[in-house]
Amino acid sequence: MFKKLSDLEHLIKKNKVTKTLVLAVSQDAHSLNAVYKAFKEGIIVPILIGDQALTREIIAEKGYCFDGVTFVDEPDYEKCVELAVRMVHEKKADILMKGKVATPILLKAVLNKEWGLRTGTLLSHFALFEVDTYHKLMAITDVAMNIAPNLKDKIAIINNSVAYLNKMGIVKPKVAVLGAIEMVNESMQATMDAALLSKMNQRDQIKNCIIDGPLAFDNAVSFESAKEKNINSSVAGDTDLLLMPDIEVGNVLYKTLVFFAKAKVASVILGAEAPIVLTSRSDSEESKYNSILLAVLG
Ligand code: COD
Repeated sequence: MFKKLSDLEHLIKKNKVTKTLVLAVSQDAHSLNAVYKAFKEGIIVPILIGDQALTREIIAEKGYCFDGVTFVDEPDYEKCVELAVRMVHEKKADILMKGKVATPILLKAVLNKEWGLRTGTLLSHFALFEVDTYHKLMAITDVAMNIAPNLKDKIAIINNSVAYLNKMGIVKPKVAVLGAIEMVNESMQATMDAALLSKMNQRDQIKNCIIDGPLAFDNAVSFESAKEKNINSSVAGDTDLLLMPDIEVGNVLYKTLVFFAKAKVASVILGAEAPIVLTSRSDSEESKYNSILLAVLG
């Protein structure tokens, strides 16, 4: 089982995996640093699409050597994103990565009906955290794509994440469906959905995982907290995946973990034709690099 995000790198190197990654709107120093590191490690072969003059300026400043790498000059953000998405759609690249462009612009292109990366399932964001105060890696979903998922969306979001965790070797991930409280309250939709998801899991309508909820954050991540409240759950305190009620809660938790708890993170969009590295502009170079690793593993 993975305890640290650096375990992803060990596994990829052991399996000698190299993937082609297209960086959309490449004139972004943080993304280029992470891409260069992965390139030097032999993990990816990049294609850099963006304003070539600005991109080369950053590369020259850093003293990076991208010899042999394809550069495509397209200064217009939307055209640039379209070119990158099409490249993945046409299987000329294995991974799409967001550079210096707003998330909705990239996601709208990914969802384009003609040349986008839809597969017929819901696309969702998956973030994998390494927090010093937790005993293993913990995934959190969805903090960046689906704004207010309904029950059907939540099933798809769980399925996307569970499939990825299964790929990482976690055979039956423990999924905590978060609420503000651990009791079902008919005025709180998140707790109602949580109860339904748990029952659907018990009846094998959602497979390859163990779901429990509603759980409040404290009892989802702390066995002692759960015990104090007499919560009898095999998930409480040992959660592999936290399902968020909506994007606001998810995004605030993500940023709280990063900024206050100094957590390390890797994140990707799942459910598309290929993994998409979609970190936020405030994410560190390390988290962008970790996200590339996570995408390579997919
Ligand atoms: N998976 C598959 N198809 C989808 C999804 C999805 N997650 N979301 C929308 N669609 C399809 C719909 O079925 C429809 O066919 C089409 O796409 C358009 O749907 P809309 O009108 O609901 O969606 P858009 O295009 O207005 O917006 C989609 C976004 C993903 C851009 C939107 O949901 C969004 O802005 N999400 C939050 C992104 C964000 O700001 N994240 C930053 C956090 S740091």
